[in-house]
Amino acid sequence: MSSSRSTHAALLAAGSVLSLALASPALAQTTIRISHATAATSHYGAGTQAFCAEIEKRTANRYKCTIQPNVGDERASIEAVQLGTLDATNTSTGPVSNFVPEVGIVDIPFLFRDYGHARRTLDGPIGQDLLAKFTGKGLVGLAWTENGFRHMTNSKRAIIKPDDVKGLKVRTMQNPVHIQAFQSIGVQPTPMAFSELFTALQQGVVDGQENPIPVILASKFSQVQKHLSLTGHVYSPAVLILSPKLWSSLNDADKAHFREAAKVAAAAQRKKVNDDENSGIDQLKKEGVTVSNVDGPAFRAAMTPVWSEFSKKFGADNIKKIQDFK
Ligand code: EAX
Repeated sequence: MSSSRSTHAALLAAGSVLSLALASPALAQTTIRISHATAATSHYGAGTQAFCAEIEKRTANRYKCTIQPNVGDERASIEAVQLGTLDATNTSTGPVSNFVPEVGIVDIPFLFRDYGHARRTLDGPIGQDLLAKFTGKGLVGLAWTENGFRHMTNSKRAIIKPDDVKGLKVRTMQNPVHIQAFQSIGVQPTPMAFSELFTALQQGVVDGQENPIPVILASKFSQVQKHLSLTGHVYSPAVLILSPKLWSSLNDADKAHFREAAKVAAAAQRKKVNDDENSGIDQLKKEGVTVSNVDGPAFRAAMTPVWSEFSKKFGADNIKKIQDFK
């Protein structure tokens, strides 16, 4: 893992110096390099492209982007943004709590009831307070975009009840909350970067993984996984992060443009998540995946005892505030 991570870091560093090109003698144009983990045609692509188009429009082309899709090591991207060798990234919260620990609260399984609850909470005061925490960690959190509710896939068997996952080797994100939750239901979690996942599934290094429908579709997991179980065990937020180096170079008017563009990105990304949720399961069936509904209450009951640990870590009152948020 370390060699692929350093290769990634080198790639990111090589291509991502904030470049200042003179488009005409009068007009300085700054190119922003922004990465995301999945294909250009995915929900991350939709959100990131919308962000960039909006920035170009609002700044009359003084700012434009070079988008780097398929940069699957989200942790390396965040590190690069922190260092300022990459200007921005549109990432899941998978690795984020390794940088901003308080953000781990949004990764708690069965915390959000549905998309509406998650989106309203993150766009409201709770989510905005969490975004403000990025600043103390050398990152600028601009807006919550979206990855989606996560479901389990594997190559061994249909999962209906929590007992069915016992003993399976499941790749998880490099996320302490997820790792703890999976351990609590008897899964052997194998945390790894997303960039390594397809090959790990193909070679049988792990039996399964869990991701939202848009990721399962865009990353063609139907080629390496037989079973999809609609566990919806956790909402996976995503966030648009900027380097403080870029942010501090912007004047106040441009900062406002970037913030507005990030809202446009969130809307576009969520729309693509909705679209993929609507058509994705049929599509995956066509691609040969067996889709199972699960015993939802049983999964919830299995994963909630570990909440007592999360209450200690994040504060029971903070968790309750999210649950109660209308
Ligand atoms: O952000 O690592 C993951 O499973 C993420 O969901 C994926 O890279 C998209």
